[in-house]
Amino acid sequence: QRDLKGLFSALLVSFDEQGNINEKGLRQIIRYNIDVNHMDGLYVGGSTGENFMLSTDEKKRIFEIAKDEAKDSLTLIAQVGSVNLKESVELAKFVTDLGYDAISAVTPFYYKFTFDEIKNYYNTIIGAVDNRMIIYSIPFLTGVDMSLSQFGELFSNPKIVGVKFTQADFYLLERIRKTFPDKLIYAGFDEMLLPATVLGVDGAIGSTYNINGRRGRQIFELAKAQKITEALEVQHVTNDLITDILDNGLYGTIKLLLQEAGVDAGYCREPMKKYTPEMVARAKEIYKKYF
Ligand code: SI3
Repeated sequence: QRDLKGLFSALLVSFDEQGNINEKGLRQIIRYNIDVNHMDGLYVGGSTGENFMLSTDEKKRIFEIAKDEAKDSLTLIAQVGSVNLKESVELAKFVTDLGYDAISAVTPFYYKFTFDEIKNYYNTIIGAVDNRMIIYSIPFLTGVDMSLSQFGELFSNPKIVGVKFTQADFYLLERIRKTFPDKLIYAGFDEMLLPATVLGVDGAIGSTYNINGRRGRQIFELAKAQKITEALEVQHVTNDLITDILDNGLYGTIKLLLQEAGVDAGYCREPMKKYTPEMVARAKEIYKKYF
């Protein structure tokens, strides 16, 4: 079994202007993450992959392309979560058959599910496959904010091996770290990689590593080696970049930056907006400033 620790890009997907998967561009993004960013792994089908706007067939196609391009060169985690639990189970089986190293599922969203319903959702997905599950916790998008004891209840299933923690609650992060030393924790906010690493996360999964993976690596390795002043310098530059990216539109700007680097990262899928000329011009300036 592959070690699941390390730095992961939450994989972007290239779409053409009509919103169809641009396979050639997707393969180029994967290659850039392997050859230039030197990621330890890819998190396929996450928020960054615009996954919740895609059909089941499109999700499967992306999982296939990622595995086919990456082969065994890095760790692959597939996000299969959906409010359609039957779809999640189908995708969990599909990616397990493809040889994905682990699966992950976002907490079910939109309806106000009870915790028992959430627990049943995780146990059902992971019960259907011989694989490992990483909880995807992102309360600011899902509205699901779990407590330490609720994480503990989910973690009591030995196949639930960790959490992707996209939250700024560092008190809760510290409590999870201390209480569950054997579970994996991934930092989900790239702008907080340094403090999360100091608190002992095992890895990080994020959107901006698709273009800024080398700085992410420096922060992660420096912080693990207790070189906090040096790590903070790189985090400062990274956060200037992330602030500029967020101001200009998150996923679209990362795609435009990749295009400046020669990668056919394409467009975002509607309802996400089309690029405006101002957005494209600003992305060129951002690229010159940081790369
Ligand atoms: O599932 C995913 O695509 C992620 O890994 C999401 C990741 O946590 C990102 N969050 C969102 C909402 O995109 C972060 O990497 C985030 O984009 C970054 O920290 C900038 O705020």
